[in-house]
Amino acid sequence: MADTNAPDRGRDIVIDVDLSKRTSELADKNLALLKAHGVRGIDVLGSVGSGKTTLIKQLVRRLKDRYAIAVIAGDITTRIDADRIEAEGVPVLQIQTGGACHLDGEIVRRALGRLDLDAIDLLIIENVGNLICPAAFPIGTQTRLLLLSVTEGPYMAVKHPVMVRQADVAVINKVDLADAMEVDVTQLADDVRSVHPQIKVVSIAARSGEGIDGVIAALEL
Ligand SMILES: Nc1nc2c(ncn2[C@@H]2O[C@H](COP(=O)(O)OP(=O)(O)OP(=O)(O)O)[C@@H](O)[C@H]2O)c(=O)[nH]1
Ligand SMILES: [Mg+2]
Repeated sequence: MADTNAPDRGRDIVIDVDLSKRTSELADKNLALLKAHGVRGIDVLGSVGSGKTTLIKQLVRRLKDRYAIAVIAGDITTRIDADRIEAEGVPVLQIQTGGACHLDGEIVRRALGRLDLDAIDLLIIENVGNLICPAAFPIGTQTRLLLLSVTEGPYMAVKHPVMVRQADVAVINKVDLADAMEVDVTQLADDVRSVHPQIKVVSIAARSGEGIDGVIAALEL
């Protein structure tokens, strides 16, 4: 019987380029560029409102005297996060994705071209708030930090295993709200480790600053 799934090359548009290969090639190029300039890159991932900008501000506050830091803030629209981080006194490049739900290697490569990489030791990149699309789009940083907030409920690790496996450090945020949200933080941390046994897990309250030193230690900064 004829294969009804086979494309009709006379009529159909067929994308022959292996997109995942192209994605990882772009990420490899970005990583090589960062390494060539001695820059450590950290990709901060997490759902909308999980506390990415708040965490980045806390990290910048504690690290800016030890490292020359720049930040790339990815957002669908607005400069709000860039302005919030810039208030900490470090340069911030805003990328407005215009609707795209993740950053990708190409857009980050263009951003890297606009930074003076020789003047930077540490580059923190706030990815677009989303736990699904960014998992498939490595952008070429040495480290991926995944932020899970208790306000997203107790099942985030088991619901998003692809993202958890992609991350090197998992940070559980808003632990001050754990009781109100009826989330068992120890259980959530165990769930993260059951999906990705090698991952480092840290619990924090980014707004008050509780636990931020543990994030810095997990990042080996
Ligand atoms: N209670 C509590 N609120 C927090 C904590 N961390 C962040 N928030 C609040 O959560 C809200 C969202 O924080 P953001 O840092 O803007 O989150 P985000 O992940 O950058 O959000 P998007 O960039 O819009 O995806 C803000 O009102 C923060 O003050 C925390 O540890 N505890
Ligand atoms: Mg933000």
